Amino acid sequence: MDLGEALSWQGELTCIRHDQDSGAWFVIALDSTRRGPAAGGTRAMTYPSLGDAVADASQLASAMTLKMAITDLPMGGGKSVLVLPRPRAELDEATWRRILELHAANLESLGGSYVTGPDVGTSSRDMDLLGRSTAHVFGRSLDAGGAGSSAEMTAHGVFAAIKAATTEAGRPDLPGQRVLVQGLGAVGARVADLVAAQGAELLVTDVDPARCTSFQDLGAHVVAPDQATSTACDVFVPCATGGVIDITIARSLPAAVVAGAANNVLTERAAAAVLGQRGVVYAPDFVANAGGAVHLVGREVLGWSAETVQRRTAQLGDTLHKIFSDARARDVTTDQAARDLARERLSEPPVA
Ligand code: NAD
Ligand code: PPY
Repeated sequence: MDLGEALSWQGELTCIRHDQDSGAWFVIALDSTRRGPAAGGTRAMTYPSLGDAVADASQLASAMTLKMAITDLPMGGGKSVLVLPRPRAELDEATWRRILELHAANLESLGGSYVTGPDVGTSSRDMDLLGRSTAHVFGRSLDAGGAGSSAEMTAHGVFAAIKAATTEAGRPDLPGQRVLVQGLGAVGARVADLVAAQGAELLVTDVDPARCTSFQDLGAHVVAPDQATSTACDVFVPCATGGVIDITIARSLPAAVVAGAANNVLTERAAAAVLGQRGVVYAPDFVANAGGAVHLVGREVLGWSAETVQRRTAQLGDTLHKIFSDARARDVTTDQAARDLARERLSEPPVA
């Protein structure tokens, strides 16, 4: 994608900076500060072009605005992308620290209108490093005074979404259902544990085969990564990257339910319509994966107890029931119903 196309986005602000020494680019996209400071994680990875990175940051920032609104959290939506000169595993520690220090300086220059957190390619440890130079960071480790990883609550939210969506699909009981988890990272591995504990038949896939081994030992069926969207299952749980379901895949996906953690899992909104026409129940990603935001903002801004965070995360299931029922009543996609509910809340003051 060229940069001009990426910048046609309607968010509030895009900041771009380059560091000649490391070769890294820094992109921060603030979609909305209407409900509070923009919040959303820092993604660190390589990209085909700067335009692709800006487009990714912008679309992810917009999803954060919807996520915060639908969960009634007093924050707006933003996202940062660190465009690495080469994969993170190939960067020496000094270069990585330099990149984080420059990112912290960028966060400081925004004066708190954007607060970051962990995302793909960054961890609580990286948030601790950022936290030495700026206060505008969620998800530092518990030792450093933060709320720690958001992955566990994200997984619990995805599990609540799976339960809500399977109920909507008329197959509420997980025992015996084939659940395919794509991506066994921090969130996906936990979701796999949760569904297996319910007696579901577990199918797993990851581009890193080592991540499948422990699940295979427990009886899970391993699927090749390029077969993930063509393998028959009852529930497809995308927990790897975004952009997994395009129109063509939506026409053929052999599943009854899609509910997972991956942000922006549909390449285009029309894919939601195709899934809906085929009777596949789609739990909108920004609702299904909101447990992590509830954890970070709940613990660090609102002073919620762990029990309150768990209760609010489980309530994502209730929010989805409301969305499914509204989608049926108005004959719109579940994605549209979720966006409309979020937009309604965007026009109201936050009441977290
Ligand atoms: P992670 O990096 O820990 O795990 C991602 C896993 O996916 C890795 O094991 C990786 O090898 C695998 N993977 C990558 N590409 C793949 C492919 N094409 N096929 C199969 N496996 C592939 O990330 P995570 O924290 O578990 O997050 C997973 C997804 O959920 C991401 O899209 C992230 O944006 C989203 N998400 C995470 C959180 C959170 O709290 N961590 C919150 C909201 C959304
Ligand atoms: C996400 O939910 O996609 C995130 O980026 C996690 C997050 C949530 C709230 C603040 C910072 C990061």
